[in-house]
Amino acid sequence: MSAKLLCGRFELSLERPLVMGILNVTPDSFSDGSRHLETDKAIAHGRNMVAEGADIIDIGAESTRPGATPVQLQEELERLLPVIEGLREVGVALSVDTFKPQVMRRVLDAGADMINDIYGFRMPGALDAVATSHCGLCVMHMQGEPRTMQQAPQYDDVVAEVRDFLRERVATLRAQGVHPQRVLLDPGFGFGKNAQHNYELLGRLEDLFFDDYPLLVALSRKTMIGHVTGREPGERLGGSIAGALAGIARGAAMVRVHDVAQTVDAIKVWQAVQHGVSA
Ligand code: 7PM
Repeated sequence: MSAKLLCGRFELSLERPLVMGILNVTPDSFSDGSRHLETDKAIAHGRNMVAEGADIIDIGAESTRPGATPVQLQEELERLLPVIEGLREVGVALSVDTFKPQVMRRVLDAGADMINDIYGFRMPGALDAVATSHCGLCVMHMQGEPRTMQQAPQYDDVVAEVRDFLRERVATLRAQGVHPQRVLLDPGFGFGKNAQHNYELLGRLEDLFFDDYPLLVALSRKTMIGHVTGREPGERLGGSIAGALAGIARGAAMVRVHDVAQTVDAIKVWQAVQHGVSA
């Protein structure tokens, strides 16, 4: 039996590493405040990532940046819904990065194929919002909450603690009737973790696996990359690709990245080394 991820309208084969493209619909610093223009730019960016080889697009409207001000429910929906509508027929799965149960329900009604929840479906009502749909579920580990999580992250054994947390979340989801093949697990790099924690998790990724659940590695442009390269977020492509391949080498099923084209190329070369090429 070949591994697959059940993801709304899609059954994603996990035979090769998949690429999730990050689509932020948070207003950027160049934005003139026009919702329509922002929507069009986001849709164009999403289409471009599909052309570059993305297997799934992760749409996010709430900044989980440490210290960020929370986005109101209505605002989050007004940003997300037109983008989902605009990308619905691009041919790849659409994930939505949210932890709010009301947002989950509305985006699933609008056609989202996966919910990506940094709280791992711990918010009251989150399990109910997703259990009876057919969406994929990305379950992430986070210690603490975004506002304060980076102040003093602490673990005795970060790998064991993240794995135990994910195990507990999977058991809870299964008890709600969620099919195991709907679940994708994520150690949550940078979410209540310092650089040492992050690199121990990545280096020992094999030890995070249990019961054949697939793992997502999401470290694109993150502080952990800047920590060793000394570079600003916009200059972290090389480091991000090295991190993504390190994850894939240790069995990651999917990587979540900003730079889809370059990551797809890197994975193609990786795959050629692993499996050879045709003449
Ligand atoms: C500012 C700080 C903006 C941090 C965006 C971020 C993850 C995620 C994010 C992750 C999963 C980023 C984060 N990170 N979802 N959403 N896993 N599943 O760097 O690590 O993209 S937001």
